Amino acid sequence: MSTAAAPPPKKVNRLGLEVVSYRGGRTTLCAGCGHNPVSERLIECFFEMGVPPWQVAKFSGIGCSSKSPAYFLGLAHGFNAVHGRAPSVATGAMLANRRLIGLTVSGDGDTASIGIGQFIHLLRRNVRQIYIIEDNGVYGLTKGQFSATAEVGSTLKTGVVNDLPPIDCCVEAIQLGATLVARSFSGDKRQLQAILKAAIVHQGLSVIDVISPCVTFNDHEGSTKSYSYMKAHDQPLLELDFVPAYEEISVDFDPGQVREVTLHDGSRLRLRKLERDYDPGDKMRALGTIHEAATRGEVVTGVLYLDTSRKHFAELLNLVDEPLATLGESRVRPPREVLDQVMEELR
Ligand SMILES: Cc1ncc(C[n+]2csc(CCOP(=O)(O)OP(=O)(O)O)c2C)c(N)n1
Ligand code: SF4
Ligand SMILES: [Mg+2]
Repeated sequence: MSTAAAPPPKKVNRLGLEVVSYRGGRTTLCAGCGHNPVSERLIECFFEMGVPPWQVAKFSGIGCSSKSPAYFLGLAHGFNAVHGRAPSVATGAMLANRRLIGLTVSGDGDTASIGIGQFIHLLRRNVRQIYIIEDNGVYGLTKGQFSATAEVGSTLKTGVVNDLPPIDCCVEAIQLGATLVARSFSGDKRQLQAILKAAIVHQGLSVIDVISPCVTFNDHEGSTKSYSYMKAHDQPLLELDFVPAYEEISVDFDPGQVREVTLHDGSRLRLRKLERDYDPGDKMRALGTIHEAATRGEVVTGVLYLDTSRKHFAELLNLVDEPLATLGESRVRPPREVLDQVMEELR
């Protein structure tokens, strides 16, 4: 008679799905690339939140970062756009179907160099979706040229010095209209998870700039996007805890130390004071904090800015809740009297 114990039951989420339903293809990125942990965090967060993977629409442009959507949520919808053009494709999809959760994964080159024009209009429209920038300061896929987010004075492996000032995607995002703006480090599992979960439920545009080192072209001394630079200069603003709406457990906390922000679906983001108090609802404070940290060579991370009151683009346009593609003909075709009235007005 066999004495072998039965295998432990597989862990399932609220939908009864195993984590395997949230995985994608095997990564082809370099071992140690900062982009890989971001894919892993996305798998964990969508699994733990019990989001149906087929409710997600993934978008990307071109770059090592833009290849990432192939490595998570294999059951989601996906569109790999032209370099820097994911925002316009995502905007169309998010308007056509308000029930989808949009998720764009872009690079610093894809967003801040070739795609900056598209990115800016995504921001001012506050199109509801999660927009991740896997920021390594270089064009990894084309062998490591500086991108527009590289710090002035930082160097390439060859010793070439960057003498142009960087574009700070979080500053642009706060100024131009994104309603959840965060910066994180791909090596900070806990912080990135809390930010991603908040972004999944946020009813607006979430821009998350994740410093994601390129081990092949930009992980040397002289780089400000390397693992060692981030370990030495990462300044988390607040400790973040995400409490989902469906979780009733209420843990006592000291209101002097912890502040709660309620998100659209009733989930809560708990902000625990570290050495300073910080209010992510204060736009000018957010911009000032990023600027002051940058002048000291520090990188502030966490939720930098959060506005739960502004309407997103589909709400502003008064779009119906149902996906446009499946609206019946009677809903999309104006009756003859309406057409007659339009013609009458044009006379
Ligand atoms: C229209 C167009 N211009 C240029 C390129 C060449 N190209 C491919 S990826 C890339 C930059 C990628 O950098 P980034 O977005 O930072 O992604 P990473 O590889 O660093 O993750 C460039 C310039 C292209 N594919 N298409
Ligand atoms: S080249 Fe750089 S960005 Fe591209 S996969 Fe390798 S480590 Fe990642
Ligand atoms: Mg890059």
